[in-house]
Amino acid sequence: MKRLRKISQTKQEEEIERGLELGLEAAPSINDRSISLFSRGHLPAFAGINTFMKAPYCEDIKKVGNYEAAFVGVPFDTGTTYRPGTRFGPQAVRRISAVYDGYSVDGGVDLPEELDICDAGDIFVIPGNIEKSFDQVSMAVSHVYTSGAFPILVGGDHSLGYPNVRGIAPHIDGNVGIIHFDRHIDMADMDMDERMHTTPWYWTSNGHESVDRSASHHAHTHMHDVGLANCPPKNLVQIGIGGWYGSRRGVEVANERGTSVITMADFEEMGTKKCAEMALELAWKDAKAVYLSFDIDSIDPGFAPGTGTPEPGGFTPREALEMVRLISREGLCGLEVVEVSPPYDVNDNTAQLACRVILDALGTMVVEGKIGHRDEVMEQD
Ligand SMILES: [Mn+2]
Repeated sequence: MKRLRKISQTKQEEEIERGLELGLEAAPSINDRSISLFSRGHLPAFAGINTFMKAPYCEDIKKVGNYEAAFVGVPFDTGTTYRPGTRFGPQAVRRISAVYDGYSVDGGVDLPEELDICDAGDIFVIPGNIEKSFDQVSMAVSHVYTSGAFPILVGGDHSLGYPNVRGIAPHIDGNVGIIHFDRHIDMADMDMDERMHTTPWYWTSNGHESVDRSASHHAHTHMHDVGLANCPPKNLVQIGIGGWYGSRRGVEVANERGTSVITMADFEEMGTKKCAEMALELAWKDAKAVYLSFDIDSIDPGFAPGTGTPEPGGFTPREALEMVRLISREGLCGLEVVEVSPPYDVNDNTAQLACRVILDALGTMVVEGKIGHRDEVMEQD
């Protein structure tokens, strides 16, 4: 609360002025003269054309570097092996994000004041072609990252983990750690003969030392090499893994390469603080940056039913969000939230949790001075 009182409130006033300028003055019977005739700002939350958090739409993507963070939709679900629908994820997260004004009492953060964020729109994915979409995604993510905006990548299915990291890791001068929240290990080499949403970490983590590269995929032009050079398996931490689906092949690979798998049973035993501490230690060991990959199905489907491959026994929202905040304190080079499938959602609950993961991660990083411009808008003691 004290911290919040010290933060300027200029963005609020600017928004009102802009609303009156673009949306005209309200009818005479309206006493509050900050209200405009046409809705042009945050209010009403249910009105307007939604970008993420009603942030400016960065239509000219060449200008994305004018912002400190960019919401990037990746509406791709061709990598889904069970229920589809995550191509509608970015739009659902945008829609429910309208309910939030970015001012958090428990986080002690005022996002509109402290972080310049835009909505960069969606990447043009090719629905029928996984490999071409991966190329589009990596190039687009690379553009956003090298422009200087923090990438908030909203899927889409989890096959995106690979092209997303491939858009960032090559620009980092040193090793990249990955912290991966999921009920599924997502580390098979192939699923049904393609790189699906069950495979991203096989292709991302560096397997040069332990994987037989003369194996069957060697011939495929897109799959001639396994792993990104600076994503060593020892820096990949997978949290919340468990359940009864699709782990067989991924566990073999994880064992071969020596990644760190913290199962849901491990998490229960350790609790949030110890678990986050361990994850940070492993992911940051000799690494320059850490990437956060959050699969919404890591949260129990009782809370987050709108997802492609639900698996009971996941995190409660409170556990998941606390973990996200603890992990984000050290800073991130990128954040992805994947597997929100609105056709299976109830009351936007799942999309709302995805939105909260983003807000809690951003808010924590702003408070810790990892992104944004808190120093400029906060009164000094
Ligand atoms: Mn999953």
